Amino acid sequence: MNASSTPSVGVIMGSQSDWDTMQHGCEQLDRLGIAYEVRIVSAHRTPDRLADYARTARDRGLKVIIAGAGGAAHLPGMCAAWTSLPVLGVPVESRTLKGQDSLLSIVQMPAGIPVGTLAIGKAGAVNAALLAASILSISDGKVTEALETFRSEQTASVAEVPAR
Ligand code: RP5
Repeated sequence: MNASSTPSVGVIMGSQSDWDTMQHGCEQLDRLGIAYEVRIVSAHRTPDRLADYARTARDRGLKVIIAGAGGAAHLPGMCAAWTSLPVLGVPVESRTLKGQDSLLSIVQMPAGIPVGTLAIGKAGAVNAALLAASILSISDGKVTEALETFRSEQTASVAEVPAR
C-alpha cells in the first residue's frame, strides 16, 4: 500500500470477505503510485462507522471513494448519501447469485444520489481504480502521466497474433 503521503482515495468494503476482490483495485492503485487507505466499513453491521467515515472523508483530504460490497450491497449508496465526493461502486461476486444481486443493488440508485457502478468482481475493482485515477488526473499531472504510461504499456503488451 502506498502510505507515503496523504491518501487521495478511500477504498472501503463491507466485509473482510470482500478483500479478495478489492485487493485487485488496490494493486492497480499501487501500480499507478496513488496513495490510498483501506477500511472495512459495513452499511448494516457498522452503520456509525460508515457515517463517520463518509462525513469526514472530504475534510480528511480524500478525493474519491471506491466502495465494494456484495449481496444486498447498500454500502456504496449509503456512502454516497453521506458525502458529495465521487463514489465508485464495485459489485462483489456473491456466492448465491454470482453478484447479480450486488450489481443491481449498487447500480439502481434513484435520481439524486449517484454511484458510478463498475463491473462485477475483479474487472470492476481494477476499473474502479483506473476511473479514480482518471478523476484525480484532472488536477494532478503525475497521475495523468502514470495513467498514460499504464495505457501505453497495456497497448504494447497486446500481441497481434494469438499464441497457438
Ligand atoms: C456484504 O455482505 C459484504 O459486502 C459481503 O460481500 C457480504 C457477505 O459478507 P460476509 O458474510 O462474508 O461477512 O455486507
